[in-house]
Amino acid sequence: MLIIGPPGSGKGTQAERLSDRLGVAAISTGDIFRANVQGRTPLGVRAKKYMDSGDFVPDSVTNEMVRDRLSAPNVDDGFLLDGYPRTTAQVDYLDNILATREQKLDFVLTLTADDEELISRLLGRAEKANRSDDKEAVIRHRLHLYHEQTEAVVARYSERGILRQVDGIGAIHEVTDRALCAIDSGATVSSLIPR
Ligand code: B4P
Repeated sequence: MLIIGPPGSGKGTQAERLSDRLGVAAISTGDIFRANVQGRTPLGVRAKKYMDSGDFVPDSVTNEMVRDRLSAPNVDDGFLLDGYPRTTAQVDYLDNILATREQKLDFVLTLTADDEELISRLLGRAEKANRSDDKEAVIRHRLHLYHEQTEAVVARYSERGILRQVDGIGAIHEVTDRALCAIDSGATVSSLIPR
């Protein structure tokens, strides 16, 4: 499955919680990039300038990285991708990876929240965590890119009938419950792991 949403909508937060409940690996492209930036790897050096300014890392870099990550053995029984795809070219690339692996997406969760709530959450995070992209001008740019490019990704999955929209406003556990309900109501996932 995928989790798509604007910056600050709770993708990373919910991916971790859903991964526990569903027993599948959560893979966050943002986390992989940040780990590479911190480790000063060649990938991290390439990605840093885009991330700092709130731009997407180029598809050529991101796609290869996702293909590599999906070759790891712990994703054979399913995975939850957080933050990928963000462009329609990434959708096509993911389709290709999945076709090669003879896998298909069960569903795509999209988390919604209005821009002012998102800005306030991310500015709140900026006070606690030191993320180079949580500055107001950069946050606004990331939101602009979401509306400009990633909403088209959401539309593609909606056309396929596998989109589940979840209201991202409310307490974190309430959003998790809504997401689990959305999954359960139309899911082809066989079971949820009891708490
Ligand atoms: P990400 O790491 O995905 O950053 P994000 O969009 O801000 O989401 P994140 O998961 O961190 O935040 P969340 O909403 O959970 O990407 C970072 C950068 O990496 C991108 O800008 C880009 O440069 C690059 N990148 C990543 N994927 C890429 C791709 N596919 N293609 C190209 N480039 C890519 O949480 C935000 C805050 O809200 C937290 O503080 C959290 O505690 C809070 N929060 C969450 N849920 C809440 C709730 N219900 N109520 C109140 N607060 C809540």
